[in-house]
Amino acid sequence: MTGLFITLEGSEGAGKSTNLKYIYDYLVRVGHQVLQTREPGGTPLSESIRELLLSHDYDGMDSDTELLLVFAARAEHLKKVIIPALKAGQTVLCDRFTDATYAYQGAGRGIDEQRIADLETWVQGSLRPDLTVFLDVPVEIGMKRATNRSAPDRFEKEQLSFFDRIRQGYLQQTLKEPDRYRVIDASVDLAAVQVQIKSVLDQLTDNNQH
Ligand code: Z5A
Repeated sequence: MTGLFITLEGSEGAGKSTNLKYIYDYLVRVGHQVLQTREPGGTPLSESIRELLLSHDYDGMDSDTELLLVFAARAEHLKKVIIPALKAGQTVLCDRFTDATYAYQGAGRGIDEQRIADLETWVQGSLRPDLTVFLDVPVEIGMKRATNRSAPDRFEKEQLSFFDRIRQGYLQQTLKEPDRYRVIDASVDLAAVQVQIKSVLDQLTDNNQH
């Protein structure tokens, strides 16, 4: 038996952390055995790579270095955590995955999409998420929400134009794979966002009879 692989993506300040908990609680309530994890991260080594990626010690990190670190963390995470859990029939709920690489390193940093696709095939083979929930919010609204948080990390200190390219990158991806993506309007209040998420999950769990 193979479990479901669900990923959550969002542009800056879209409310990912807030809604991840909502999705986790829903899935557990309807009887899924859920493994919640995140990228970059999810194993001790991958969490160390995350620290390198977010730290201001490495401001000005080369884009290719950043891309390779993201995929190094992902290789470890897949082999040690994600694939074993899916094989055991668990539902894996992952906070960001390779769509974030296309958005941040591709659209954001300007790395050629084909180079990312080559690494994706190398590291993941044919493994792709079954469902990706994308929380979409205009950059100006997202940035206002995000300013209420702790000190900005290496990504969060980027310019508005960087986050706009990321949002556009995500939106382009959703058009290429409409069956996998569910786009949520995250600009509305939290209750209204969660009504939309619930409808996606109702459909998913009906379809999979979990
Ligand atoms: N990264 C990469 O470059 N390449 C990759 O391949 C991968 C990742 C996988 C860390 O990710 C960084 O790694 C990320 C991209 C890069 N950089 N950035 N930026 P992360 O996912 O850990 O970091 P994050 O994007 O900052 O996620 P987050 O902490 O989940 O942030 P959020 O979406 O802003 O969520 P939030 O904390 O739940 O919400 C922000 C605030 O808004 C908070 O006060 C909420 O109470 C409020 N909020 C939430 N929803 C609403 C609504 N609907 N109305 C009003 N206020 C709301």
